[in-house]
Amino acid sequence: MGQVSLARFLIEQQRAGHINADLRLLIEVVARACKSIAHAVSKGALGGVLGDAGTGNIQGEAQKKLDVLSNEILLEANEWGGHLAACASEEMDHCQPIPNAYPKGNYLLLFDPLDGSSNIDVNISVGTIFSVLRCPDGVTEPQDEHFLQPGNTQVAAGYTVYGPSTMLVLTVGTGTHAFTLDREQGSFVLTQRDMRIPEDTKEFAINMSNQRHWFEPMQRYVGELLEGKTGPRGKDFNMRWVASMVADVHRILTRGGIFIYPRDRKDPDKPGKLRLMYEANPMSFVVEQAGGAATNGYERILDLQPGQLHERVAVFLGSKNEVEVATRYHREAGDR
Ligand code: AFP
Repeated sequence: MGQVSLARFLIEQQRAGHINADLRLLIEVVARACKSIAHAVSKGALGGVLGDAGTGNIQGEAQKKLDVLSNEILLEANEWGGHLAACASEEMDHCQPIPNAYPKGNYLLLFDPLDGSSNIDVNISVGTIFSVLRCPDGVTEPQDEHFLQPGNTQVAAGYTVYGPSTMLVLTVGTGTHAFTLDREQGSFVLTQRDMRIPEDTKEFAINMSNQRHWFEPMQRYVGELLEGKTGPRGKDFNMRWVASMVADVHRILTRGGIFIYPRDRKDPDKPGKLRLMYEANPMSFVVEQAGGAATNGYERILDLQPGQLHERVAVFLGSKNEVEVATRYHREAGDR
């Protein structure tokens, strides 16, 4: 069999009854938008796109020019296709309905248009994360509340990592599959079907500078990793932290590992840094479909009922047995 493009892969998924034509076209539109973002990212300083936009988002974070540009690219690409009822983004306070000039579809799209944006100006990998939900029956004018569905209802999710090569990693609930952008052809080509995360690992990813703020179960868990071969875990662990979730998760999908962003005492009102709906949920779907696990330290992330569009959540994801150990320590400690 020759090369399998994303378009062909999606047609095959449709023929097998896993997705319908609307969802197929929606994913193709997202992929097309990611190609445009890849193009903008790769121009770097020559494209005049580096640096701050001079604005802030709902989370109070400074927006980069590429955050704003990527958000616009995704919105524009998706508004006219007829597959969506509304979009929501890290960069917008509330969801955005599809303009009346265009037909409306049955899906809701959430995205973090450019994750890891503090890495843009230093030429380190960044990415786009997306999640697709069904618009609830009978809802013609979706509001924020209609997006508040647990991650286990996602019909598709994935990310694109803009690294040395641009890769799209996708799940529609039939495994996790990786596509590499062929820049000459302008198409995503299937380069790994059914990614599998090794169940055991010797690599962890965490921002260690927050250690003094962690709660007891985190101190215990990472403390034991650091003790290495002579400690209770009986093996040496290595650490990696890109500070772009997309890049860290991509490494874990490729060779295993555990990624952790816990809740801590620094800002106890915030349950972690990462956002549930457009970071943790899509990444958890992708990771579980590759045989990994994802929890908030206590419960499966995909079973959490969201209360707000921009809700934050603690994240433990990656190699199954490692996520189980970290989750067990939290459950044993009992406090939250
Ligand atoms: P930015 O998009 O603000 O750079 O944040 C990236 C991120 O949400 C996620 O991609 C990283 O894993 C995490 O934050 C990095 O957090 P630290 O700044 O604590 O290293």
